[in-house]
Amino acid sequence: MNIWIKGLVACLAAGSISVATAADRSSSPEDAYLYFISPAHGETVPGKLLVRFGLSGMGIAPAGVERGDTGHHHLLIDMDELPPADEPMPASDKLIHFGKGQTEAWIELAPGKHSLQLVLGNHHHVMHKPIVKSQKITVVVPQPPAEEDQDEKSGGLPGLFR
Ligand SMILES: [Cu+2]
Repeated sequence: MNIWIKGLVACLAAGSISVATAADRSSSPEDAYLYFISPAHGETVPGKLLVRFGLSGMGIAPAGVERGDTGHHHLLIDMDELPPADEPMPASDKLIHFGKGQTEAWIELAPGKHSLQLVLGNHHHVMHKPIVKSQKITVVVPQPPAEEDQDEKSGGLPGLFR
């Protein structure tokens, strides 16, 4: 094998190993934390609501931008546990990345009780060390009023002449 190719293979192997370990985690100040500006814990909220993200002790940078003591927000909806800390957080409808550096977002929740939590990720979407996160809060979306039932009870046809 050509020596250049050997070197390339070694580099690639080393690179893939570092991705799979904690080497990709960025350090964070001990006192950094995330919090919800709104909604509040225990609040009853509409099904479509604006969630506002707060960050203390660090700055925001878009995904892909490597700068010390910065990161971007991730919103976890109804997740029991945090994802693995030493790999990029997987995106899903329960784990939303705000890689442009957004500090608020409109989300939609079904009626019922939901948990919300914020976690900061670095330029590679990997959690910092120590992990920078918010308290997990609970919000409640009320059941919609049963308008259709009332229409049925009042009778369909007479309603047309009201
Ligand atoms: Cu991300």
